[in-house]
This record gives sequence, C-alpha cells and structure tokens, in this order.
Amino acid sequence: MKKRLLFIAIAGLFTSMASAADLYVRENGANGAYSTVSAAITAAANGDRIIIKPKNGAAAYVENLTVNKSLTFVSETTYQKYKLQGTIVVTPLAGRVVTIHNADASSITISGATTGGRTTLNVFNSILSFFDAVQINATANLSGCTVQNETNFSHGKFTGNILGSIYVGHTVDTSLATDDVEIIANIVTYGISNGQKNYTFKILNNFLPQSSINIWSVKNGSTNEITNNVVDTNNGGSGQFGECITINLETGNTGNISIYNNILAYGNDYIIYNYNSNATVSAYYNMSGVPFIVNNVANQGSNILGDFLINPNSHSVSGANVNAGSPAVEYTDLNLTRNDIGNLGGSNSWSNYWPADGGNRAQINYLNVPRRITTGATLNVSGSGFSK
Ligand SMILES: [Ca+2]
Repeated sequence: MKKRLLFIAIAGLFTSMASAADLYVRENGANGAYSTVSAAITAAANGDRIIIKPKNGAAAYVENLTVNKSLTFVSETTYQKYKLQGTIVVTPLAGRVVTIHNADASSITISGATTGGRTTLNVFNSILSFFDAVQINATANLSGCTVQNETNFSHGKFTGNILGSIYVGHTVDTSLATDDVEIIANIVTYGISNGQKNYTFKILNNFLPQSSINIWSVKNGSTNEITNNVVDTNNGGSGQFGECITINLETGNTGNISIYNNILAYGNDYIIYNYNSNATVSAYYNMSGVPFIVNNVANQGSNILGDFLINPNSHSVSGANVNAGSPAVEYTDLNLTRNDIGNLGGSNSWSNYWPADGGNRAQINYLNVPRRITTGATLNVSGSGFSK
C-alpha cells in the first residue's frame, strides 16, 4: 500500500512537470509554430510558456488576447519586443499568475468577475499605452515598462517604470494581500494618487518633473511613507494651491503619513496642503525652491529652502540637496554617506533600478534590504530581477 502511494505521488510529479510546455508563436506559423498568440493560448495549459518571435520589420500580430490561464509570455528574440496590435485582457481567477515580458501592445487589463483568492499579473519590460488592474483581489507588479497614459492598480509593486500617471484605486477585497503597495523609482509625468484603503503605501524615490502626489485615502491606522521623491509643480500639474503634496482624507479615514527627504520644488502658496486633521502628517528634511509653507502638518522640522537644480533629462538633482537629508542611519545612501534629498538618495536608490551601464542586461525588479543593521544580527537581503 505504501509503495503504491509513493508511485502515485511520483506519477503526479511527472504529470505536473510534463504539463509545463513551451509553445512557440512565429510569423506565418514558421517551423511548426502557431501563427497567432491566441491559438497558442487556446492550446496551452496552466504553467506553460508562450514564446513569441517578433515579426520581420516590427510588424504586429493583429489580435486581441484573452488570457484565461496561468501563463508566461516571452520574446523569442533576445532584447527585442514582439508587437501586438490589440489589447491583452487577463481574466481573474483565484491563484492565477500571468507574467508578460517584452510586449509592445496597446493595453493590458484585468477584467471580469472575481469570486475570491488573488490573481497576480506581472508585466516586465513592456511598452503599453494603458494599464488597468484595479480589480478586486488582484495584485499587479510592473517593472521596467513604459506606459504612455494611465496606469491603474489596486495592489502590488511598481518599480523602475516610465509612466503617464499612477492611480492606486480602492477595491473591496475579500482576500487581502499581506504586503504593502510599493511605488519605487518611477518616472511619472502626470502624478501619483492613492485612493486605496486596504493597504499601507510606500512612495519612494520617484521622479515627477511636472506633477504632484495626491493622497485621498489611507488604510485606517496605518503609517505610510513618502520618501526621497522629486516633485516639481513649477511646470503645472499641481493641486489647488500649487502644492507638491495634497492630502485630503474623508471623515472616518485616519492614518499617519511620513514625508522625508523629498525635493518639493515649487508650490505656489503651499508646499504640502493637508485639507483636514484626519491624516497625521509628519514632514522632515524636505527641500524646496521657495519658502516651505504647509497647511495642517502636525509634526515638522528641518524643511528648508535650498539652491538645487533638477535635471529632467538625467532624472537627477544636484546642489544643496546632496548630504542634506535626514542624518538618521536608516536613510543613509548606498555609499554610506548622509542621505541625498531627492530620488538618488537612500537605500532604495535610483541606481538600483536604473543602472548607468544597464544596457540590455537583466534589470532589477524588486529589492528588500534592511535600512538598519545591528552588529551581530543576521543580514537578510532579498531581490528579484528579469532578463531583457
Ligand atoms: Ca550622500
């Protein structure tokens, strides 16, 4: 009986291994491949990989994709994206994981009824005009992507992207994720807004050359971070008072927002404007180009007017911001000097996600490193990346 059980277990193992297949998609179905991505999806099973060869002359696969299985999509040609003239819609299902690498498509969305359990959508190194994953019980992780217009999601990690805007929408999740919303080292043209009440947020090291950060909701009782960002409203895209950070929580929604080491460059009348006392706001070691005037900030110190230069081409700031951030050890730069205010400073430094000699090498997707290490303690570092 024991032997038989063991045999069944081994047979099961082989069955699951055999099911992870690679399916190829090539122009005109060359060499026995599928000629459309849709045909490959239809033929695929959960866990399969669909390998798509970019067409000659950057021609597009003209089709709309519905992804209703756990699949991974990659390019067959190294460093080249496959073009899709059409939309990609992921159907949610508990436990479904869809990973899309190297797509050049009009949009990726999660859409459909959800009954419980989480759907995970990873999108890496892709070019899109629109991304929407505001869906109950959905986690979206986006890294190394360019999205021209809006990117909307309700939970996940956005790192090292060039985006039109980021909106974190509230959803009535029945299966809550256990980790935070993290928005790190992105270049964002039209602002970052949080309307999510389920999750604590971290907005770190982002570069917003002409727009602001807006907080409309927080998880009740949470402590949230806005740290080492560059926000310049000098060229428009600001709140009612020209402010770089707008906070306006509705009655009954309360939490803490810590604002540290940011370049908050302009602000017409105010730099930070908090409409009411529902959010307890703390602002320290931020630098502005004009007097640092705030509304309804409960705790503040060392916020200063400084002489700095924002370079929108190199996504960097130079001048008085260097070594002017919080001297606390948890904000120390990668070179172990005092924090540089702005997106190049701190342990979530820009250089992690935008390496100077990155070229076509693998790119970091996420890093989790301690901000403070005690002598004799264990140092735990985790990270992930993807191949281009
Ligand atoms: Ca420094």
